[in-house]
Amino acid sequence: MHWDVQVFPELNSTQDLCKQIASDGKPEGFVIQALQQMCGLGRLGRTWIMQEGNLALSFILRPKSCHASQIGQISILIGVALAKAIGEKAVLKWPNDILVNNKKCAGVLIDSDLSAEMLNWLVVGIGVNTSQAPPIGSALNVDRDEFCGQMLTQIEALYELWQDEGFGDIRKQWLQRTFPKGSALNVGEFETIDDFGNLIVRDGQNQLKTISAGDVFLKDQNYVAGN
Ligand code: BT5
Repeated sequence: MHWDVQVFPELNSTQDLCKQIASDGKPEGFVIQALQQMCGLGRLGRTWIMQEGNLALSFILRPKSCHASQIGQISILIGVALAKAIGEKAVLKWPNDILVNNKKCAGVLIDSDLSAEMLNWLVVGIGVNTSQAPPIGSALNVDRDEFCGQMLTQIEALYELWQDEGFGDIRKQWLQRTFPKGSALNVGEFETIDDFGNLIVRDGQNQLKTISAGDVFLKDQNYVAGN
C-alpha cells in the first residue's frame, strides 16, 4: 500500500471529506490530514476535541473480499498499530480507545460502505493528542509529524499481515496490550476478544456474553472518558 497524504490547514472534519473522496472512487492509502479541525466527529454523534499541535487524519482502505463482520478486526488492528507507535505506556480499551495514564490519548472512528454485506471501502479516522489534551484526556508530548509517520508505518505493516495471514496474530497482540483477564468492566468480567474483534465478558451468572458495539469502562477506576 502507498500512503498519499494531503494536508489541509483547516477542515471541519477530515472524516467527512475523506468519506466524500472515498465515494468518488479515490484509491486505498489516500490520507486527509487537518492541522486544525473545527468539528471533529466521535462515535455515536459525539465530538472529538482537536487542539493545536495534535494529529487528526482520515484515510481510505479498500480490503479485497472483506465481509462486514470483519470490520471489527480492522478496528482492533488500528488499535494495535497505535499502541505500537506510542510504546509500552499505551493500554488498549475495547473497542478502540488508546489510554495513557488511564486517560484517552487517541480515538478511532471507522465508517464503511457496503454492498450486499461486502465492503466497498472503509474510512478510518484517527485523532491523537500528540501535543496537548483536554482535561478528560492525556497527551503524548511527541512531535506530530514524526508520530504520524511511525503510526502509518505500523498500520501498513499490520494491514499487510492481516491480508496475508488473517487476524490471529493481531488478536494476540491486542490482548497483550489490554486489561488483564478478569478485570471488572461495567459490562461484566473481561474474558477475551473473539475472531471478529467482538468483546467477550463473563456476566454475574458466570455466562459468557458477546458484545459487538457500545462503550466499556473499568469499574474500579471509574473510567468514563470516551463515553
Ligand atoms: C472517538 O469517539 O474516540 C473517535 C475520535 C475520532 C477523531 C478523529 S480526528 C480525525 C477524524 N476526523 C473526525 O472528524 N474524527 C476523526 P468516541 O469513542 O465516541 O469518543 C468521543 C469522546 O472522547 C468524547 O465524547 C469525549 O468524552 C472524549 N474526547 C473528545 N476529545 C478528546 C480528546 N482530544 N482526548 C481525549 N478524549 C476526548
